[in-house]
Amino acid sequence: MDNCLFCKIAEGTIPSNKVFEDDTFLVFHDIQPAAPTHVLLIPKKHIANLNDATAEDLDMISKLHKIAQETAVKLGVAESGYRLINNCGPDGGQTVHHIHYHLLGGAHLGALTG
Ligand code: IU
Repeated sequence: MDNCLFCKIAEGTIPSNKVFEDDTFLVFHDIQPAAPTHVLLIPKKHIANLNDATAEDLDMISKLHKIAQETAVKLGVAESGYRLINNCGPDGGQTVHHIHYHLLGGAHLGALTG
């Protein structure tokens, strides 16, 4: 999609620090890490947020959980644990309107607060 930052990152027109890539997904380091390990998992397909995901998209997003498992192992946080977060819409704190999941770890994360 034109003018979508994460589409441009997925296409490679904007560079990113990649952890994993295949035809469907990209995992890259967040530019403003909120934990010692903080990566973003995105589908290359433009979906604005979870509200817009079709049944077919949800099958694909289910596979994204497999990528999350593998990413946690690769980054050495699988055993200690991690958090996988999707922010959806304004009240969810979503700032980039291309669906993405944050994988955070590398430290004991506090309780979720508003
Ligand atoms: P959010 O869930 O939409 O709030 O998360 C967007 C994330 O994208 C946020 O953690 C930013 O630091 C991150 N990000 C990035 O990694 N690269 C960028 O060029 C921009 C934002 I703009």
